[in-house]
Amino acid sequence: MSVRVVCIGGGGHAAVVIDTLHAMAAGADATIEIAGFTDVNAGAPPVLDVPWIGSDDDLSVLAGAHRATHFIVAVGSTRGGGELRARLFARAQAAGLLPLTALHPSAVIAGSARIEAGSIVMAGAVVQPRTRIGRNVIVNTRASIDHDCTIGDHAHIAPGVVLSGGVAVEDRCHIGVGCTVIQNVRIGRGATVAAGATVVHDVAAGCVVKGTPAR
Ligand code: JB3
Repeated sequence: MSVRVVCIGGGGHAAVVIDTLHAMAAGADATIEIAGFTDVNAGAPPVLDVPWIGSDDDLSVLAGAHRATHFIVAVGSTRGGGELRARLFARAQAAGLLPLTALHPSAVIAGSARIEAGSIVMAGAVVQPRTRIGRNVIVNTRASIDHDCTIGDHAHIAPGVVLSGGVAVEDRCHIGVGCTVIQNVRIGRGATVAAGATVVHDVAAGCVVKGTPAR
């Protein structure tokens, strides 16, 4: 079955999503095609070689017109909460599209890891055994998620993050670029861990922590 994807959003994150889809299409997932992207910025210029096709308001019509079967949320996030990405995910599903799971061919993903629908694992990332990644998650460039972690829906693990074994990141968290989290820590729903922090204790839901050790 061929997969035709609509990317939701056309900014910087979308360029990396689209490049990941290109890399997949050039490899084992040759059936992937990109129909275009939606953006609130009407008439936005192409992202790489991918055209703007309309707004989210018209998603179900666009899906029919462009023979699209799938979507991927291509708007990023820079703090916890994840409202926009969660809303866009629900909206595209309601328009009848299926969430595409995108795994860059250079990512190393253990056979026993589970990655749910709509998530993306970017170039150079590592996901180790028995880790479970929820829906609509970003595992960004060169992030490393070790054994037995759980990552909740709509979370963002930013570039270069290192999660040790057994870390739980609840729904809608943002783990900032270059953070390190020691083993068996729990980071509560919607929390933000600022760039470069070192997390050695649990983080309560909705909190913002920073520094080494993170407070
Ligand atoms: O740090 C890294 C590696 N990536 C960051 C990423 C995770 O988050 C990146 O540097 C940015 O900080 C951010 O990427 P993003 O979300 O692509 O940001 P930006 O480049 O500002 O582009 C956002 C795009 O989303 C713009 O084109 C907006 O017009 C569009 N947008 C905003 N709201 C939307 C909506 N598009 C759609 N379809 N629907 C919306 O509701």
